[in-house]
Amino acid sequence: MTTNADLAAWVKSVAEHTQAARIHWCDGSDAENETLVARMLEDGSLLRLNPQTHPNCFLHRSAPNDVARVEHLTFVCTAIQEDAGQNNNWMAPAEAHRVVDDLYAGCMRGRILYVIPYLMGPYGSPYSRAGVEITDSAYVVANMRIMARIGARALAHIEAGNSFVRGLHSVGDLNPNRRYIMHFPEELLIKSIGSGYGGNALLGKKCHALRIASWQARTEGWLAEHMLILGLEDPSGNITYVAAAFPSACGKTNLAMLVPPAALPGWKVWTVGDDIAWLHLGDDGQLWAINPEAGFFGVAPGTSSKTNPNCMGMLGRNAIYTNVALSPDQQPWWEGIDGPQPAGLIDWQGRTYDPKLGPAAHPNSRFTVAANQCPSYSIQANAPEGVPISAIIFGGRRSTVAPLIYQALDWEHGVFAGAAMASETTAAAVGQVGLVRRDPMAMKPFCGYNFADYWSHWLSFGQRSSRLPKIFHVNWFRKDHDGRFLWPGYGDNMRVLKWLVERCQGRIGAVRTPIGYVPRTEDLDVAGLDISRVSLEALLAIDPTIWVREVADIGAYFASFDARLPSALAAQVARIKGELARQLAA
Ligand code: GTP
Ligand code: SPV
Ligand code: MN
Repeated sequence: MTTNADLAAWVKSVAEHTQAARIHWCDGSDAENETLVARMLEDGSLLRLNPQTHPNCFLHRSAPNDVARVEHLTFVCTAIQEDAGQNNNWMAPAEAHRVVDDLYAGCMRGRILYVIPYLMGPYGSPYSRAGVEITDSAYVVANMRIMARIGARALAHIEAGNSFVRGLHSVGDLNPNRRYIMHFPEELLIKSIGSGYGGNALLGKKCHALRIASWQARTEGWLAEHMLILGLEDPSGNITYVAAAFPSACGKTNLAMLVPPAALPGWKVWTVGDDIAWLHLGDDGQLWAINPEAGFFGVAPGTSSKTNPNCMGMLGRNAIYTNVALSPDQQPWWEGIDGPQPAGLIDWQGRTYDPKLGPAAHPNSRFTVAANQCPSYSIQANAPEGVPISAIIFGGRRSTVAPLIYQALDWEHGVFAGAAMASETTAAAVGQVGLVRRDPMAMKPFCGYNFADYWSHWLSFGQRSSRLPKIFHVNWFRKDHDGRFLWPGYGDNMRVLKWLVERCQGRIGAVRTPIGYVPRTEDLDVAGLDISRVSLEALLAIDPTIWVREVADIGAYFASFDARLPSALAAQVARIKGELARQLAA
């Protein structure tokens, strides 16, 4: 129930159209959650995990054809097609409404319609935004309860007269031919049907906090980004906050809660967020960041006490696991977890594990866990004003071309570096894995408007402040000729971040190249690390011949945005081409 007439009318009309048996307004309480969990244990959508080893933890197996985001079924429905841009699938709003409204007709017949009021961002923050998700999935409610701040306080925020994003979700019949994730930024509206999975169904996350919010951010002068936020404490106790954009399944959660190696005493990482950042220019000219989310929906495979001990430290209680494997003693299991593989595993589809059928856990299997269970959770994570960002990091998964790290020459070049990002595709979205594609600012699947306008918006910050963060680009995934990672990654990424912090403090050297500032091999702290000089040089190498091709490719990609492309980006392409040509001629 609500005193907000618009909200009440919307819920009523959706209930009538979907023919829901009854309406449940979620308050987010423990008692409510227990009722929902009991219901899901009974209908089989949740399995209780071993209460001794994993108290209050559950396993959910999604439909085998519903295990990842579906970019080809995700639409941005703006009145003018060009506003959505070639980076988005587009459908005319009237047509899109018609397509999904037909599918919603009667889709909740005999079932419960849940209304989830939620707040993205800390309570009391001027930057927080509300939403309401209507869903027929108890699993979605249980996940939203961890991922966002749901219930009475969020509803009060709406009833106080603040605007809110409406999200309508139904699992429909889970048929991919009747699956759509529709966005109507001009109406602050999302309509999703046919999937119960992650970013397709937890509408506060990618649909609201990135696609709709990026649209709002552009008109209001801020940024909604696919970024983790962390604090880097140096041995003197000073904390440098950074935000980093890597594409899906490219290391944000891992970097956000990294444990530095013993060889770097006194350094510490504090986690503010692992997936989404909302950035506002403060009166002081600095960019301040909040994490709109309250939990982590993280990739399970590869997570272990070696790669991510902080994460393992929070996964043992109050977690929902989706599509992981199950050990005979009811513990969650995935490829890369600690210890030997137990005999008698049940795979993510509930079958006796058979390597011929594929991995035991789905490559995009995930855990959902509250952020405040993270051992490295920052005391600033709920600060209403956010944290001041000193550096922005862009990064991709590239076995070749991109060096371990470089620093952009200035803001404009940094925006170019973000816009020029490329990365190999991963299991986070349906489709072929391992294809290199352009993924500007890690926002290819998430920018709610034309990329050319988005880059102009980024560039406009250069006119608004002289205290903007320094911009860097990293690549943890460069490989040698035998296909092995050249860089150990994970905790050892702290060595790269140390150089970055020292660059921000103006305390360490670099070489200027056409691509940006690159550390000399002696600038990277590799104390206690078993890495050859040859590998290190390969990691830091910028091969002008390869980069001539890369920049030509970037130029062609930019050109596909025609006249809308900001001239500053074309100018960067020309500058780098010229510098590389001079370097090759010398
Ligand atoms: P989303 O939640 O999809 O946005 O992903 P993410 O960017 O948070 O990626 P995450 O940290 O979950 O890592 C994805 C995969 O990359 C996992 O299998 C990790 O084990 C692996 N990974 C993360 N960091 C590193 C690294 O530094 N080196 C290597 N080789 N692999 C890494
Ligand atoms: C991603 O794919 O970037 C994720 C997972 O973080 S999802 O919630 O499915 O978007
Ligand atoms: Mn993500």
